[in-house]
Amino acid sequence: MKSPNTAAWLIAAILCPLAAQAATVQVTVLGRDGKPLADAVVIVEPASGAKPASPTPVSAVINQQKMQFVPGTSVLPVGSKVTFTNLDTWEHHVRGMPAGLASLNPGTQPGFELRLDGKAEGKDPASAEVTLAKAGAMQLGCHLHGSMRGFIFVADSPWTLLTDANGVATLQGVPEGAAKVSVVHADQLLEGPPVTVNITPVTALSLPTQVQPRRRRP
Ligand SMILES: [Cu+2]
Repeated sequence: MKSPNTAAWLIAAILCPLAAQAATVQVTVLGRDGKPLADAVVIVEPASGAKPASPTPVSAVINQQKMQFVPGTSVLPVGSKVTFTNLDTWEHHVRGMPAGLASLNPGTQPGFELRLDGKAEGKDPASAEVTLAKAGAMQLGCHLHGSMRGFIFVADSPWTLLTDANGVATLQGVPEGAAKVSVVHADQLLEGPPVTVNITPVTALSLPTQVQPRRRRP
């Protein structure tokens, strides 16, 4: 026979995960060659469905410089504004399109298209601002220069971070318990299947991927 105390204990046991301590999660992403993978987007989603407040929008700059988007990959909170600035002396047509899985669901992320004149000597460079209204992955390209590729991951969770030069992303305040960890990289836009991990107060894990970056940082 269950006593009232047992019932109370059961309720406490069920509620307990909701009050779990926040953990620090350090993820090291490795490329196909086993080396640390920089500029990979790491996304941690608690299995409980716990959703933190969206991070505060920021103002960011992505330059077109020497036929490249600089930075090549950005993680930006939803609602952020990006100023595209053309530092080259020739014209660029910047196009933003939903990428990866988002591209399979058209309508989720509006695209954009900009034309930016080349920089004339003694004049300010041409620039234009875009607001990132919805979360998801976006690919950047230029109509005039097919080799120009860029990537923006618009995040609605603070548990979405870019790996540094050592392939490491450190996420703070993640609830303990089961969580899905996914990795997206500009050179492999279709996400691999997420890995399920059990988050403890200090969690460090290594995630191998099949990504072979087109160029490594020097
Ligand atoms: Cu261009």
